[in-house]
Amino acid sequence: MLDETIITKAIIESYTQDLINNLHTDVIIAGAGPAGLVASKFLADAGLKTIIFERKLSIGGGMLGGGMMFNKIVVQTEAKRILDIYDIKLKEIEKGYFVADAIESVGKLTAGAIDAGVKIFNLISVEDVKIDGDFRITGAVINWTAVGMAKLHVDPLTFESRCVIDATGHDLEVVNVALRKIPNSKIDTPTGEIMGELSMNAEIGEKILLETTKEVYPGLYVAGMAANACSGGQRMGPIFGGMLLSGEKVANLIINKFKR
Ligand code: 48F
Repeated sequence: MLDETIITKAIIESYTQDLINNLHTDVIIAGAGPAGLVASKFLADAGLKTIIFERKLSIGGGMLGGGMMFNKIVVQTEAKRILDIYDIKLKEIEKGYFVADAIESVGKLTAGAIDAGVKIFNLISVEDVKIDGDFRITGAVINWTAVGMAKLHVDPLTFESRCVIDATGHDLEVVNVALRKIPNSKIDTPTGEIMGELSMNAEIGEKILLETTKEVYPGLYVAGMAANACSGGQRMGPIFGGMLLSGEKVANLIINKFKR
């Protein structure tokens, strides 16, 4: 005889415990696209407590849809070694161009993060940042995505971390809100402002992404498409090597900084 209230209690208790256990972490990542997922695994592998807040029900961001809903992704030689870590099957269709199944890729990147100890909270949006007295970013302010969608007047909750990664893709949501709300703030871009992404050029966009992936404001890093949207880099479409390498790079920047 199954008792529905025991099922309910199991879910409420277990989820609440997860929230409480993660009130203080090393790294909060906004966005569970490919860049956020890869960053999270490398950070957790290095022993840093890492959580991801993902706005949507689904994990994987723009990777799930491949290119124009053909659910395949392409990676170049430089990034193949990252997909190999996750045992994602690849087929070389032309020299230096590897194609993978988008759903297998998202599934294995997600499993890799979770197995490394990352906690992923879906259906939650980062809507603001927490700042200290010197305006350094020290956490994320979150709310149910559904609250935002319904435009309900409900206050958010706050989670604390040593730094935050904006991996929200084209929308660059966390940097946008931080700059809007922190007085006289400048970020580490050529203009000191958000420069916006440029139109498609896969070759340049992928290369420049490794330069635009960085700490743009004290305590706030950008990775993936958000990094190019921040510093005026080109978009690159359904080639995903840069996203994976950007995730690895931002993780290494944080690991090295925290080691010091
Ligand atoms: O867009 P997304 O996949 O970003 P990415 O990891 O990868 C970019 C590629 O998918 C593609 C591309 C490839 O060449 O250009 O666009 O940089 O994943 C971003 C995730 O962040 C979530 C969003 O739902 C998506 O899953 N997201 C966006 N805003 C928020 C958020 C927010 N405020 N809070 C939490 N999650």
